Amino acid sequence: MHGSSDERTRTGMSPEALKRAFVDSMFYVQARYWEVATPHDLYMAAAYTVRDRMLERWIHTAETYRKAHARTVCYLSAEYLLGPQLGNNLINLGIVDSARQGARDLGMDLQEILDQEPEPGLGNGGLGRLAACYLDSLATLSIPAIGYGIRYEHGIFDQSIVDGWQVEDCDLWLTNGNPWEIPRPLLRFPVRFGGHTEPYTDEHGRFRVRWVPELELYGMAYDTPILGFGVDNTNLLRLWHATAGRSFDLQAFQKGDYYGAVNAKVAAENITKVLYPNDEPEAGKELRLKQQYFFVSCSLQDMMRAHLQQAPNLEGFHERYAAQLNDTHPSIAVAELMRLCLDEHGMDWEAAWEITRRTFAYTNHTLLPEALETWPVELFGRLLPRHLEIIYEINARFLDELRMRYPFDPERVARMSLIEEGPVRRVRMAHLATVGSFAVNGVAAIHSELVKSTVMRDFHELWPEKFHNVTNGVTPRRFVQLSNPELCGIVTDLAGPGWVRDAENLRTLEPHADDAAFQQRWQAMKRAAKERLAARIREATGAVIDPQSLFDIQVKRIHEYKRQHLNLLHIVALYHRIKQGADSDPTPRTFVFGGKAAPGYFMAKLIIKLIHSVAEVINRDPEVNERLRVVFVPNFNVKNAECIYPAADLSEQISTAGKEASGTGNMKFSMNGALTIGTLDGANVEIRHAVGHENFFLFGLTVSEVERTLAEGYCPWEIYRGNDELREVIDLLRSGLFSHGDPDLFRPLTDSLLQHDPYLLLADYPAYIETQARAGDAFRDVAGWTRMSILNSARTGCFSSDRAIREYCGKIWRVEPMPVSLATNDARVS
Ligand code: 6GP
Repeated sequence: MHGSSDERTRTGMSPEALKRAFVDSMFYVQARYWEVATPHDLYMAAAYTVRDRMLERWIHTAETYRKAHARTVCYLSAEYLLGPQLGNNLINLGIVDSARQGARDLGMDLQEILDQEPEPGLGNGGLGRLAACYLDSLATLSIPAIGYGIRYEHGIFDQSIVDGWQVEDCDLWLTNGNPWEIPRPLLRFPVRFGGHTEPYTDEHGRFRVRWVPELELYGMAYDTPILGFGVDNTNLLRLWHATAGRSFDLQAFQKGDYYGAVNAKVAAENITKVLYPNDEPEAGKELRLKQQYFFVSCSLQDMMRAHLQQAPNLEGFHERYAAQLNDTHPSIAVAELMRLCLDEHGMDWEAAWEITRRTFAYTNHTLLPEALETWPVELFGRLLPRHLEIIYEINARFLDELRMRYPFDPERVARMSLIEEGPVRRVRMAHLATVGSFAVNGVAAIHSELVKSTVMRDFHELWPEKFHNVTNGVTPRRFVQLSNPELCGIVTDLAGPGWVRDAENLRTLEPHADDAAFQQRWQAMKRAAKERLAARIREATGAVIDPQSLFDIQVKRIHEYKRQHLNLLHIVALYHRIKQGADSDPTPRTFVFGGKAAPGYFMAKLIIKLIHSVAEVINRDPEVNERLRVVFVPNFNVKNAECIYPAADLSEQISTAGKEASGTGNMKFSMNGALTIGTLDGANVEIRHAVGHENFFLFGLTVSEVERTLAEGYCPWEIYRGNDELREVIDLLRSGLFSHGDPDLFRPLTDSLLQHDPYLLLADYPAYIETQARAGDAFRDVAGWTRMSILNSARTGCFSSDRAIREYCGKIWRVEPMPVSLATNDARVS
């Protein structure tokens, strides 16, 4: 007699089945019983319960892809900013309600369990979070894909604030165990460093090169299943952990040098110890280059292993895989794949090169000159002597081609070389990535145009067909359904639950934008989100904020080009007006900031201090604090972000035009019904186009105006002298009012603004102030604002990462969906 599917399998989805599994996990996995179970035990048991259901799908997916020899996307990224897993996995499995019910039956609160999860913060910001959104979309779209990266023992630091200054604390996400990962002790690959190379002749009499490394360690795989939404496809995120070789430094042991041998082990394991917390490259940091090579080498060896299980040789490698380089961090892959083909698989140069350049595609995520990765040749050659030789050979062949093509243009040839000549010769990683790839893309329309006209101009002239745009996207599962249940409810009532897979269905909101009853529901949704944020802020900082005020929010990494200090100039101007009795913006506002500064970036840390200092003065002043409040949410991370985006009325996207490659926070805000105040930079341009110009607060110089202003000899001092209010604002910062009488504290910031102002804050100041005033006025027209808010959500479905991944699949990867269904597998589980 067959029972229901729930009774047949141990991975049923009803509240009853979940409860049974939960109790089992508590007992058999966590080894705990009720009376002594801590909240963390409850979380672990819940996570294992969910994981079992994912593993079933995962194994079935792997089987399906393997049998079909499916063309597979390999996403190579040094960062994945995943955020907490449990809530998202419940959503993607479609069991939120069952889980809530089951928890309630057992006398627990699901939210309290979710709150227990530490955050895997294996990324710095935009680039890492984008990779996480893309994993979600790849699985949801049933695309065979593997994410490859590094299992950092310590992710991005925890930020706390002491006396207004950022203090960094070590992230300890693994301390209490990670229930989502499966360690694979047997899946390990050797990775070598240092030593020298030597020529030899192989058995066919061919000239060959052998690498004699100095050091060998191993990369061990840790696998995390990535479940698609509403499908059974469950993809793989494989992160590499460094361990010492099997018999680590046996020689030292035999010589009795026990501590020497242990040191070697410690050094090996250091490679995956910590994520570099900078969004700029670590000039010359040897460990960083080791990290990059380490994870790329493991990943390529793993890809080859899987390929050779099913194919006689590597000929069809590029047919089997499309490997995406997430910025230049993994671009050493070009040289490593060549090395593996040449040295380990005995191929000749032409065949190896053909496979290599047809395997990789490269995404550029920034144009900031200081962020373009280069490595000193000396360091490179010391760590990776064989790879340097290979890069020289790639370069020699490439430069020959260029000389034929541009016989009278040696300067162009020098500009394009993979090696930068100068007092310190350097390897240009972006050039290596471009030469070794079949496609190069930027991450927003304007950014992709700038890639072609600036940093990659010569390459674009040589290979125009190689260059593409794929505008970034964000997953509506995490950033709407999980973060904003009220909004999710509204859209689901109108469009049915399918909109989460097809965010274009947010459009069904549009005809209701003027409907009074609908507007009320919308306002209640915003209100609930604002109250949640207010409660969280009170808990984290003690600050009390008014959910009725305009929530004006800027959360992102702290950087001068993102111009948090332009936002501050506006706040100080408003403060000054109130104190002068000349208040022209009676809209009460709460300014919310959040974001981490790179630990070595002094100006960014000073901006955090200034935010706190301005907040202290304003929030304490009864004449002002009914109208203005300023708060800083410490430790901006995915968890906090989920609470912040839905609560925003106004989203600050105010970077200097041409500097922000895309932005993705801008999309998350807008989808959640915030209006944007922003420049024509990154994806703001496309957001404004999508939502309609009348529903976006645009200000500031355009890219060409920025260029012209700087070329014409920009003089910020003149703007300061010519604008009374601006002068008063900057003078206040220099007066000591915000620094307990110390006029020098913020001097580096004000001096930079008055002397150079490389990010043109003063040039954009008047337009920003004027546009902010319009936003403040608009907010008091409740119906008008609500309409604009609804239209923002309705029209931003195109910024779903599903759209972005479809574009990658079509334009770049040429890969097809391969749906997986557990139902076809029923026989196996019954
Ligand atoms: C960021 C860009 O600054 C941001 O504009 C973009 O939205 C994001 O990438 C995703 O494309 N870049 C980085 O985080 C980075 O490290 C090397 O670039």
